[in-house]
Amino acid sequence: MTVKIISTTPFTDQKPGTSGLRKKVTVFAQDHYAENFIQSTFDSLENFQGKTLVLGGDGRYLNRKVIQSVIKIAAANGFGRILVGKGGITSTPAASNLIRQNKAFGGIILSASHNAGGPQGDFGIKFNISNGGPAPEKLTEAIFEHSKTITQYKIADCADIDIDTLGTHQIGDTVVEIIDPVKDYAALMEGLFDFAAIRNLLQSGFTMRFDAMHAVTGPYATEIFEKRLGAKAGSVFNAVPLEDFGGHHPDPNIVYAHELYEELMSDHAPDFGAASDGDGDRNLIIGKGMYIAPSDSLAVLAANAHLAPAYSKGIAGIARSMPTSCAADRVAEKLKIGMHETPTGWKFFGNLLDTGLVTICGEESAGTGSDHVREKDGLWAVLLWLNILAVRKQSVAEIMHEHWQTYGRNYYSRHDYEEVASDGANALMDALRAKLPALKGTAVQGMVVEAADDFAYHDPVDHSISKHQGIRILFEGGSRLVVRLSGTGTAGATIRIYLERYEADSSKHDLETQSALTSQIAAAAELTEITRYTGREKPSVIT
Ligand code: VG1
Ligand code: CO
Repeated sequence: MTVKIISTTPFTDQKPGTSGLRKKVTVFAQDHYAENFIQSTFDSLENFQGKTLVLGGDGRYLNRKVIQSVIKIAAANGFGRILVGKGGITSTPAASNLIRQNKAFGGIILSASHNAGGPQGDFGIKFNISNGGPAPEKLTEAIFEHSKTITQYKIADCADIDIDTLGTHQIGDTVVEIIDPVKDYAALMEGLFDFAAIRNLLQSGFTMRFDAMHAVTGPYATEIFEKRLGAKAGSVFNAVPLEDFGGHHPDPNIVYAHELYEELMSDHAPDFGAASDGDGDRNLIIGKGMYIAPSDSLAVLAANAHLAPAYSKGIAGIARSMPTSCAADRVAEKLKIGMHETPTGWKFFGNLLDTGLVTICGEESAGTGSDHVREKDGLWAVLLWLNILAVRKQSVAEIMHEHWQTYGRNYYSRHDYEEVASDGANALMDALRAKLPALKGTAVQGMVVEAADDFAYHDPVDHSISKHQGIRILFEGGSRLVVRLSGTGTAGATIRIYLERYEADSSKHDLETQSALTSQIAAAAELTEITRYTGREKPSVIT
């Protein structure tokens, strides 16, 4: 192999956020931008010579171009084998599985996940370690440090690899294998769930719709739901991955998966609806006439996981990100298992899963997963729901109502203020932080503050400490407010306000969510003074 050494100069903004490096396509399209980051990643790693790298992406604009760069840079840096999903397509959970199954050194996933795509959209690169999970903070910080001083990168001088045909190629000593990205993942799912029971359910007249949002799960969902489980043809829609996601935002929430939501609320609604995001790690669950908040979904899945073969012996513990509602905590308490509260981002679950402290994890942003991989997994959550529905023979709404009756309901909503000026957002956070010490014991909108802090996480396994992970204000009776800045946005700052109210009284379990949260919304406005700091009267997205 001929290796070219290319001289380059550093970019100052290659700091990975909540999940990898995410920037506008126009930023990534600059000469050497992606190459610098890929080389900085390899420069931060040791002892990978001769080992395996898994490589895939969500199919968005730039995916095919950057796949070629990664292949050539990885070969030049000495990886022994590179496994590439056909067409450059591999969902994030499937990539995590491939890393684990092949005992790979790690993997690179090209995705900006739920962010919009296309020439004017976003692109992203993330590195996963040998357990299949996202690089921990220590590694992402090292990558950022290298990116600030990089002077050159190594790249194989060879023709582009044909990534659209299954087969094996050789670049010097490096073997490049183009593999079927769906096969092993589908087999993994078949091993976890009772496919026969789900097949019976689907044959009994139960109907479902899955919106792949023109993102990566199309081929996976078609294979699993339609081919293996016998869902009616067309149950999976928007099934072809497109570089711009058909002009839509591949974020599975009731705002961006509106078509699915409308269908499930209509009088011709199927029994079950679901969607996933750009890279297939998120899930949205909607029953006939009933939207399931992701935090509630986590709680239901944890409470019922034992109904699926893989979890029949019970679960070891649950972890949720701090802003995620406390609904799952009540399940952990009842099951007498451990409950862990981590910062936002799946990377914080890795140690807990690796050491067997927890089996199921989740985030309010529509991410749920288990110890079967080290990423959140959209289709896994959909299949676990289907497995539970097949065993309990009840509707989604019945299951949800019974759950609230047993545990009480945690009303929950997230208000996002997107693309506000960074200065204003930082000033808001600073001012709120300064108020915290005096808040305890005071009343805000009639609610008494029980505790208020700037969340810091002490990892019980590697003892690392992550500070400033979001401000939380806890009220007596179980209401909470959380305020943090997004780490995945690519323009200005995004302020996320998370609102929660606990309601034990089952006669009050059918309120409309925003009305149920009136006091919490008013308290957030009062404490954050968001209009003053951002000039915004209302959130850009409410989920
Ligand atoms: C958001 C979500 C977070 C999730 C992250 C990556 O991060 O809030 O829960 O882990 O996206 O998800 P932030 O920092 O913008 O709040 V994915 O599916 O976009 O990789
Ligand atoms: Co995602």
